[in-house]
Amino acid sequence: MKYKNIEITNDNYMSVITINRPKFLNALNIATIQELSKALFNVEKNKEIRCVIITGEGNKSFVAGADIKEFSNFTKKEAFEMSKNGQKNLFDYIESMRTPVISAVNGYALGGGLELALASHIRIFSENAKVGLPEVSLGLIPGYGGTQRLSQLCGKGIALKMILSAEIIDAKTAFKYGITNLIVSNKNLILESKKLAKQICNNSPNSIGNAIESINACFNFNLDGFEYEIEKFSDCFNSSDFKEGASAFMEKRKPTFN
Ligand code: DAK
Repeated sequence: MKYKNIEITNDNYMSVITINRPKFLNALNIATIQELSKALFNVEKNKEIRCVIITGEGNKSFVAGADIKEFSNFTKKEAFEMSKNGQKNLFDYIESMRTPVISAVNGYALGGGLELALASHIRIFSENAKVGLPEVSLGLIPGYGGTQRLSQLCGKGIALKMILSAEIIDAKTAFKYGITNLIVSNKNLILESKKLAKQICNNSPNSIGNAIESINACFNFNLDGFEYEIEKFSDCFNSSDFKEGASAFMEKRKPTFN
């Protein structure tokens, strides 16, 4: 399928999805959100892809927020629908994917941009990353899960300070707050992200999916995470991946997971 606002390259079990609206600092308009949803839905069905990297075109911005020009005249009803659909089809969807998603943050990740990175399983920042949830400076609050995911990741104190002050922080502060897993040089961002993706791709895709779902269960108030882990752990024993992993160990060779 042809996309207008994103570019995709698939290679070595990895899919790199680049948001491609550099003129607007890769701001997320509705069309881009829909294309991202579609692309990620296809990735999740594709057994040849074991890890996804999302990044922004250019070296200035990952995503400078939702497209302000597009939503500036929304009614309450339109905003409600857009927030609900966006959360369900993109942000919650990413978090629930069994294929891990790494956000490689190259420059600004503001508002919806940081929310996209927060919904991802892993975040790697370049040294020039500048991130924040500045929605209150526009008379809004975060609408794509930011109030929830920032609090889950960094704790209530940091989330309150960042969201209420609308501050934009640098990569080092984001690392201190636990927002990013790693800071790398601007020029090595994709290389380092691929290095980590490769490490992930060597492991059992079934185990990785089960691990993501079990960790997510920790934040789902309708589930007992420990019970859920027992289920997912025991499920692994039915998988060909476990048979291969255990055989490879006993035969003193590296496992090959299909
Ligand atoms: N939306 C639309 N266009 C944007 C944009 C954005 N978020 N950010 C930048 N651009 C555009 C600029 O308008 C400019 O285009 P032209 O005016 O030249 O046509 C172009 O990108 C280059 O930007 P600048 O000229 O401003 O570049 P600078 O280097 O001078 O400044 C900046 C970079 C990142 C500091 C600045 O562009 C900026 O402050 N951008 C806005 C940051 C921001 O406030 N982002 C929005 C956060 S609020 C919703 C759900 C979620 C949300 C909203 C609604 N519903 C469900 C309804 C989320 C809201 C947010 O994300």
